Amino acid sequence: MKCKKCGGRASINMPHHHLALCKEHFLEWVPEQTARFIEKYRMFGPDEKILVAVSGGKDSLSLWDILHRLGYHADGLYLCLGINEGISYSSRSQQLTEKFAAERGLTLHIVNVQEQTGKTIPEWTEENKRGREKPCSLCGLVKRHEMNRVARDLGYDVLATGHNLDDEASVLFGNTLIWSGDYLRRQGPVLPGISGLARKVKPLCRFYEREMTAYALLRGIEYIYEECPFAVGASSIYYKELLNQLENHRPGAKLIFYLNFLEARRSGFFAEREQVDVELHPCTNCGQPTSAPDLCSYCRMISKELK
Ligand code: Q46
Ligand code: ZN
Ligand code: ZN
Repeated sequence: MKCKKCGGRASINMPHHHLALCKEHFLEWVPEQTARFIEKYRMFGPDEKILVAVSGGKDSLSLWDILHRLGYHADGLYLCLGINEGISYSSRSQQLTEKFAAERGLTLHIVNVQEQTGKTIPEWTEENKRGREKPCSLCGLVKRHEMNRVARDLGYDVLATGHNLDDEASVLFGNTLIWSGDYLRRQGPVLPGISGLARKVKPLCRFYEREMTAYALLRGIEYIYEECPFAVGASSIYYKELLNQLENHRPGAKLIFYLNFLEARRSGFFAEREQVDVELHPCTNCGQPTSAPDLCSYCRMISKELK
């Protein structure tokens, strides 16, 4: 297989794009495409301050690398969740993130969830064992709250996450299976900011997972390979496997599934319920927007009122 640009030996073949590229041209192509997506979906402008949520995994570190190369003002935020099963997942991912930032002279904010909330994620999970909350929903709640808090307190315009196409297609698949209108209307490359909440963007949402793995490896980014131990058995992983089977039979199926959804959303397919969006007001404790009458779900959890 030959590189379409220079005729040299291709390092990656992307049948869905009818494109094969050598290492050098692939490493150019990914940032170029990212810049195109940032512009197409109006994610942010050249002067905005970006906070990149970094986990030590290939996607978020690659995203930070790409934004830095494209010349954006992008700082990192690492949330230490205190997940220490197996090989001490949290401390290894933190070390890799710190190393990445130090080697490139980038600014990294580190927030320790235990210091902020009094407990690690596994401890919160243990505490809520009798409740209905699963580790990932508690963890998601804490992560969203902390990312918003840091973005607001430190004056960032936009919060960027490393979700790739496989992540987005899997979430879309899950939401479509139950026709969850509220979630479907909100899924997309950009979630606009509202007062008290930073805009959220996903600049890698059109790259396949294997493209991001290739990018991190070819770029020489050291990242944590292990999945979070709580991810085992998650529906999102099962959906990814199903979509991979589909992709094997029909290359490009995942991309078409996601892009046609975005097009349907853009042309108003989900629009008619827009006006009935719930009203948000500031949480009486932390000030972040919530639909609850007083405390947001995060503050309810912290104040132990969560059943
Ligand atoms: S870190 Fe947290 Fe994820 Fe681990 S506990 Fe679940 S949500 S899987 S992205
Ligand atoms: Zn080439
Ligand atoms: Zn609150």
